[in-house]
Amino acid sequence: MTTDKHPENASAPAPEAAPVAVLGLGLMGHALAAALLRAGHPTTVWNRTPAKADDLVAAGAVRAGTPAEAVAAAPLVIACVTDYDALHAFLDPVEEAALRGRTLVNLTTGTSAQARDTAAWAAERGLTYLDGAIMATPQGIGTAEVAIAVSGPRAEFDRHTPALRGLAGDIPYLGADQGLTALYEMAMVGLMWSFLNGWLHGAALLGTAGVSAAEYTEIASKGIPAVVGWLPGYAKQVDTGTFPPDDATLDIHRVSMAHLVQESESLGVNAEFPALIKAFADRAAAAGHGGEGYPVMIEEFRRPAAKPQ
Ligand code: FVH
Repeated sequence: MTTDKHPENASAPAPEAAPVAVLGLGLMGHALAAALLRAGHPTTVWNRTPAKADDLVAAGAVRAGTPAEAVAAAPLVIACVTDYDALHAFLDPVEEAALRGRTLVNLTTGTSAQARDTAAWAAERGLTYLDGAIMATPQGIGTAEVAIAVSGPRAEFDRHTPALRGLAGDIPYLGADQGLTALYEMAMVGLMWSFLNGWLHGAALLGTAGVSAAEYTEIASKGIPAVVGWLPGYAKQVDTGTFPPDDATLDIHRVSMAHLVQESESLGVNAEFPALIKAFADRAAAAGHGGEGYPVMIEEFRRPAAKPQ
């Protein structure tokens, strides 16, 4: 897997302001279409509920009456809807002749299996399929700070990267396997929700002392970069399978985990989240890893939970 930014060997890239069609104008799809319009791309839009296109049409977009009309309007078709069932609900009925020769960039969230199945579905219809993972909220679309990872055929990635750069400043290429981008997105949303749940649990704890979420966040933000800084070293431990306790042993973490459970219970705050954290560590310790570094817990995540007896 290579992650190329701004590929130098772009083969015959589409013109900078190539026409694009956007299907799905929810919070994210609408932001995508608006950014492409601002970047000067002739943009055709379609949404199941037509009214969501009104302001985009007022800003210069062309409204397609049907998904087939939208697909026929541009060689590059971007879809961003709730899930893959929604995607197929409106794409499956589109005639194969309309799809053939086009490139679909699907920015809908889904599983790696759904991405690979859709890639096969597209190939049967002569439609090139690129799968994308948006690592941003709608507010970040069109800014240089955000990234959209893409995987699929390299030539089509190169060809359409100029247009995709209207959406994000960084378009890392993750290789030919469309499922890999979807898997990355699953990993990233798991990381995001775990982080946000920890933040919410902390806000609930401090809320019992009258500390606002804003005050808590101001202090918590001072420690977050340090945790992010541990990741490259921890990644090396996971990749090599050796977990020296350079900063702390798992057992020392477990002592504090017990405190977090106890604190939550004594303050009447939900203790399930800290209890789950501690359960993973206890299992790793029971397997003899208490004296190793925190990343040794990777083994607890690499296998399904043991079935309750
Ligand atoms: N919002 C975000 O920050 C995240 C960032 C990362 C990527 N996600 C994914 O983007 C997909 C769309 O998310 P969204 O936030 O735009 O979602 P909604 O605002 O709820 O819009 C949903 C659109 O999907 C259309 N839709 C739903 N079902 C169907 C269907 N059966 N047939 C046709 N279209 C359908 C819906 O149409 P309508 O309700 O307006 O008629 C909206 O256009 C999603 O995968 C995120 O995980 C966003």
